[in-house]
Amino acid sequence: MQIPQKMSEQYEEAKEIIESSEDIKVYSHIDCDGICSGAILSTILDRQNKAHEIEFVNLDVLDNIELDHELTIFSDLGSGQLVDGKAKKGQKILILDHHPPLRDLDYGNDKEYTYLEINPIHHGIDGSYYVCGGGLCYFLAKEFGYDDLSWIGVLSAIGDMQNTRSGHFEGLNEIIQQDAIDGGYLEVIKNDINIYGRNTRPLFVALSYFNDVKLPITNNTTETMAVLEELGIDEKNNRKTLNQLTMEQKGRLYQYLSGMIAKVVPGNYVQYISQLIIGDSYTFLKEDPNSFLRDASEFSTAMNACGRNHEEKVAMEVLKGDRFVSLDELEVVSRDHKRNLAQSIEKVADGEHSNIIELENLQYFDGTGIKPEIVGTITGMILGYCNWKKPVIGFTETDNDGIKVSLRCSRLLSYDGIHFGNIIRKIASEVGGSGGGHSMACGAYIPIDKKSDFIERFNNELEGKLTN
Ligand SMILES: [Mn+2]
Repeated sequence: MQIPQKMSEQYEEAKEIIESSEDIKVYSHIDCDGICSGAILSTILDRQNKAHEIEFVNLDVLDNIELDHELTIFSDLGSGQLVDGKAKKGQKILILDHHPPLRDLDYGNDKEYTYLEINPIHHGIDGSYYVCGGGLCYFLAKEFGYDDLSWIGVLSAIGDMQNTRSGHFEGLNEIIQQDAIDGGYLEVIKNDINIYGRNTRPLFVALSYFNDVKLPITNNTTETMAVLEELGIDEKNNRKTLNQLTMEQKGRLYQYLSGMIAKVVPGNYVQYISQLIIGDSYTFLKEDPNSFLRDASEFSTAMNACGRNHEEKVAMEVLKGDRFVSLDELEVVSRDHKRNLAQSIEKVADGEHSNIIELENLQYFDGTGIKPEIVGTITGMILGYCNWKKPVIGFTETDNDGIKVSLRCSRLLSYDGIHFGNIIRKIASEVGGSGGGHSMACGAYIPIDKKSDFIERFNNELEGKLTN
């Protein structure tokens, strides 16, 4: 895939807008993709000697936002919000977003202010799997000749789960990946074993987190150690990581895992088993071999940890190159985040008993007391204690008297064609809230008195859609 002609003209125009502006503000999203977007934009502006301010925000603050700068840039957000409600004559707005746009391609034509929105969906390009916010910002960097930022574009796409449908990059993401490989920043191993934590988690720990299907090894490190011993992969439990395995050992592990999964999944899921275990792996070659920054998935987790703890600037400084002070801070944020997660998960499930309520087509838990920022992560971890054939939904209260809803499910449900992001958008709006997201990881905000209504509608909506 190439960048369409009209879109590359937009990039030329975006470059001119930046070059002609002196007073610049950037709003970016608080997740890995948004932080990567902010880091790329900030690097471009630094190199162009442009004074700028960066703020990482949630979507809800953008409607009718005051615009106080000559140029305001929105990255990984903006397309779905009324960001230009207060635009004044002569001001400039640049949006780089991959979410469904409210406005069409020629919206800016008759305005008294400059309005340029670069969104792949305007050009018939899928924004869920073909390019994300950081990728769009990278193409702007490339317009300036800064191809060395390609690896951040790759990281953003991993963080945005752009490769989850097929296990590899497609569309414009492929161009970014190739730039990163050509520049010597990235190594891609095709069809590698894809289990999270390849550099920093001992394999027996990494395997125990497998929760797309409930297996004997799920949440059971005694069992994972026994399996690795039996396979002759990690004898005497010397805490090898996945990275330290030979291809031959990886092959044995693959055979064993796929056999174990085949025993427990319904027949129509068998075709997806290899996708659960195999996928491309992404190594950042300029990072220290023992660092969690070396593997793109682990790096993106650290970025998200910062976002969930309002430490986006720490993450951004690491991306911009500070591997001393900011990296130390990043490690502290990640460690505190993990501790916080462990404490929160104990409130919901501690192995023996759990507060998970199972209905016909879904299961849910009351996560009151869990911070809205981490309820999604907790919900994903809870999946391992649940019936993997149904989605799990977590609820918690927000500061402004609403409810944050998070949903996670086994990848098998999404491979089978269910898109929970679309379902949650529909159900949330039916009860007066808003929602959306990915097929297997999504969320919503709903009014506080609508929880049971939401659960009932969601359960009914799924009637007949799940495989039992
Ligand atoms: Mn994004």
